[in-house]
Amino acid sequence: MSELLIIKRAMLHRNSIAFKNESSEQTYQHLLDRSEQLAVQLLENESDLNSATVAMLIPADSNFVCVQWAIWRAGGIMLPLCLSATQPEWEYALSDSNTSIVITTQELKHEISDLCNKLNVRLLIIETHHAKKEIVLPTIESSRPAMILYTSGTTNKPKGVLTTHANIEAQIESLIEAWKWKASDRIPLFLPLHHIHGIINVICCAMWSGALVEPFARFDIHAITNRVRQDAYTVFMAVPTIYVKLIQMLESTEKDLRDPIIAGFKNMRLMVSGSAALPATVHDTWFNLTGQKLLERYGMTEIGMALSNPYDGERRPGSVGKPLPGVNIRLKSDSGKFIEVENEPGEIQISGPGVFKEYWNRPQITSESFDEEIWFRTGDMAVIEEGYYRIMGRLSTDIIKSGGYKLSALEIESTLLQHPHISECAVVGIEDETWGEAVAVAVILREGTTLQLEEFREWCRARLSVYKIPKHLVTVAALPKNAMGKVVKKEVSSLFK
Ligand code: MLC
Ligand code: AMP
Repeated sequence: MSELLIIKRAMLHRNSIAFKNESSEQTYQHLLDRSEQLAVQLLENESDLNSATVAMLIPADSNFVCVQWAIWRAGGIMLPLCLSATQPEWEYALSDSNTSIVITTQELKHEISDLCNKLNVRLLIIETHHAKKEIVLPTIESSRPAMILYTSGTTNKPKGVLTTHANIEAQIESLIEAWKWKASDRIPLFLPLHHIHGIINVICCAMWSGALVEPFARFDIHAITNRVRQDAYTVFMAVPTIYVKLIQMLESTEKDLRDPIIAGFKNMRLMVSGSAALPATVHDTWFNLTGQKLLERYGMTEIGMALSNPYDGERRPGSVGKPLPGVNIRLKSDSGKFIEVENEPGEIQISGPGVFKEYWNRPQITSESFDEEIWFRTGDMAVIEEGYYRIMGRLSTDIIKSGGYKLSALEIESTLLQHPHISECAVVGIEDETWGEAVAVAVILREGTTLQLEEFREWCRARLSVYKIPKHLVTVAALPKNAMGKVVKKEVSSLFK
């Protein structure tokens, strides 16, 4: 049996602590043993899962890595589910991805078992004990598919982004080199584990390096800053909303409590921001508070991380720096020419070993997403200024970034149209100091009906994840449309000013 690179890397650190929380710690050897046992259980009597999709509903602790590695070692494709998603969202992900096994914990089992019955999907509980079997795990080539992550875009429903082991290895190696990950690193994990920021940038990079991860079930600001105060971490990775929340918290904390927390942040060797634009004001406020220059980088589910401010050298507020190792980039203007000079905007296109394989079961959309078959069209606009890339925005107004989550206005609209009082609606993202963008909706109501924001949000709770639920609502008699009858989103946004 020849193991995947990430497993071979873990074998170099067998006796180091991989995960630690208040009450327990697990070594790399434990993760290796546990993932082997779970791989055997996943396989039952097969010799290879042969790239079957295995969905995981697993909290953000060491079990997540045990299950991730188990799926990979058994030859499956991992699909991490959002823990806070609604039943319709899970049903869509399981059906669209042709999931054949769901793996979860005893505690979460009741949340998904009915759905598994309905879809005729095998359910495996990680606490179930099986007699120890001696099975030789299959050899997994790095060209095989490894992971599906659902991402929202300009299509109504989220698309599954399929990456291979080789893609993931390239994404990890690029960050290890650029950000100088070490075995002595210690990092808190509080980001959700159905997106690359938490999975690749935090967990996979830490596991590749032999570093230590301290997991939190959610972004618990008091528990995390308490550990920062104790100098628990060397590296910190978060989305801009988290830095805004930390600033608000520190500014409202008394000096004698605040100073030791600030010292903990100051002592870290690296603090990174990404997944959404970090306002220059937040960058500067964080520097003035803690003395830390945040390293801003740019990435995407389909490509991993692409651009980064330098580890050593100028970290420029409002910029995302230069291409990371192994990343090829070009800017294409509206008129279709490739931009060779500074200060001219164009769409970012990326190629390289970290770029995903395909959108799951969507060959047409996959081929339309690439120029000349290898250049992925990101839909983000950028410009080069004094050698550094600056992100200018997105080509589509139907994509919203809120709290670091990418949301599709079209997907939210199609759910809201199921509300009995709504006859038409238009969803937009409007500027928000904390969330970057906040979801807002303009609705036309059916005759004789009314809609209050709070009861409407309550109705949304059963259907949409919390971050997709509109924060602002306005009722209109007509939506602004162009001559073709298409809603003009820019004009909808101005209804909320
Ligand atoms: C939550 N709330 C929101 C909201 N999300 N309100 C407006 N907009 C949003 N987006 C509200 C809830 O309704 C709730 O209100 C209150 O805020 C607290 O909810 P919560 O879920 O407990 O919030 P919190 O834990 O503080 O979450 C904030 C967060 C989270 C920033 C920690 O959003 C998060 O983890 N974001 C990271 C997402 C991420 O990892 N993206 C990376 C994608 S990969 P009430 O009224 O009920 O109190 C990618 C590629 C790359 O982008 O480059 O990295
Ligand atoms: P996702 O599909 O969730 O991976 O989100 C990727 C998108 O997040 C990118 O296409 C960008 O629009 C946005 N993004 C990520 N990092 C940054 C950044 N540093 N600045 C601005 N936008 C960013």
